[in-house]
Amino acid sequence: MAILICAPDRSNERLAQDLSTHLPKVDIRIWPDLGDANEIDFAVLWKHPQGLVKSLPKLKAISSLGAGIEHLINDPDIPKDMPVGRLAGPKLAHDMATWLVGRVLADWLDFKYFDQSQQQHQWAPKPPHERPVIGILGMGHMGRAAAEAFLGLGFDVIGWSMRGQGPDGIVTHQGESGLDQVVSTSDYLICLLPLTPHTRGILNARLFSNMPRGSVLINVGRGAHLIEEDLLEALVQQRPAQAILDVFTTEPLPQDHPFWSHPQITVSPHSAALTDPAEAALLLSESYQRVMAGQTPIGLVDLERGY
Ligand code: NDP
Ligand code: OXD
Repeated sequence: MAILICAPDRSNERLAQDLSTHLPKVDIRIWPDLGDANEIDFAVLWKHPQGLVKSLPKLKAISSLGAGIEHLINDPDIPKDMPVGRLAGPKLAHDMATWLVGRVLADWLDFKYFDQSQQQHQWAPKPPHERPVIGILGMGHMGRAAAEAFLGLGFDVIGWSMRGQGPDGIVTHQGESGLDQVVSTSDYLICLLPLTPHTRGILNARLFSNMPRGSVLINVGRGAHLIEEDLLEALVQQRPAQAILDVFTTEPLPQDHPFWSHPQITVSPHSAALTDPAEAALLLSESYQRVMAGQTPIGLVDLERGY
């Protein structure tokens, strides 16, 4: 019985150590040191190399090392009936909500203006704009946490999801007409959708033409939700007037990409909510124990549906 961790772009030692404290009797291996591949029954994968899964003949289940699962959906070697979980713990959702609240508050309260006033030794009070409406696309693990955080601060929040269901107190729409309604009434539009064939490219010219003039787009979902050229056009029309982007089609964002120096775009390096090794280890140990007891891993994903 062994667990394999394979996340080539991350340091895996700390996670392996934390996992060992929860599962002291289990052999934890870090790719590429597979040892005897027949002993590996659970794999923790993040942007793993293609072909790896095929080389693990006794694999019972997989967990993503993050909330996203595109690397698993896109791996043709993973059978559709393989139980696949993902890590979407309370800390990750809380961190995402905190980050989004921070971004919206800094913009709405115009902290840049006060910083500039200080630099010019100017005493220049001004009240904030009217309280904005926050629209959230995706009312899943992250979307719900963000919605509740904004609601708790007294903002009007509206949502959009596949089934039109969200937390209590938040009107949640569904379908094309529901999307139009959310987009056209949101001062801050936040994308927290998973990347699926239905949501790829959803932040496009049509959607932008529906956004109120002066509104702000925040994309923390996936880079491929956004059609980058459409955004550059839309910013000229001030619909949206600003974009706050944490995820990109190509990551890291290439050095010569126009987003870096665009005056209406704020860039951050895919860091709105980072997987915490301690939380990851706790969830993974639970997931592993569940799988060994014949249950499904935590955060079971529907591979056909794509999230
Ligand atoms: P979930 O899978 O928990 O939630 C997905 C939500 O999107 C659900 O509400 C679902 O509706 C809705 N949805 C899915 N497809 C559609 C569709 N076609 N039309 C309308 N609604 C749809 O995702 P998470 O909350 O865990 O993650 C959200 C995003 O955040 C993901 O893209 C993830 O990769 C990203 N992420 C980004 C991070 C960062 O640092 N930037 C960190 C972690 C995650 P329903 O509820 O009806 O099923
Ligand atoms: C994730 C992410 O999916 O980091 O966990 O975006």
